Amino acid sequence: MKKQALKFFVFATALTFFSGTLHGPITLASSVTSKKIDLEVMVKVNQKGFLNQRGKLFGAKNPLKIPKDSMVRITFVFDETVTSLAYGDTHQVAITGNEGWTKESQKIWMFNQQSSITFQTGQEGAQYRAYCILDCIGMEHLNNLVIKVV
Ligand SMILES: [Cu+2]
Repeated sequence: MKKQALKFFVFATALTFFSGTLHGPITLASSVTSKKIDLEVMVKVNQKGFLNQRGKLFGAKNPLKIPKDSMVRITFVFDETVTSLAYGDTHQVAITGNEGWTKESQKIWMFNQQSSITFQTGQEGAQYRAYCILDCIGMEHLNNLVIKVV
């Protein structure tokens, strides 16, 4: 990731956190749960990266595909193995949309193993990125889950 882009992400993340602190739960991703969900997707998170339910890694050639004009809920699931050093780790995922918004999940770790982010998808071609915002083992594999509207 370019330095400029990284700065923007950090800034956007800080901004989201700050406004969340000011206005309480209104800006939390979970507040959208009252709306109808069109699609629920589970994404496993471990030190190797973001994986689908079958355990296949997402990557540049294997983006997460979601439908247009839909309310999508992505649930990030803590997937470190008990025997791994990373089992004591904590992840927290943010999604940034190309429309300019950023939403954060709650922290996921051994005692809180999943958290969701819900958002409205745009038109075909819209793109979103998910990335872990904590310093974790495997953070270099958790910096760019591409989510594409198809
Ligand atoms: Cu992480």
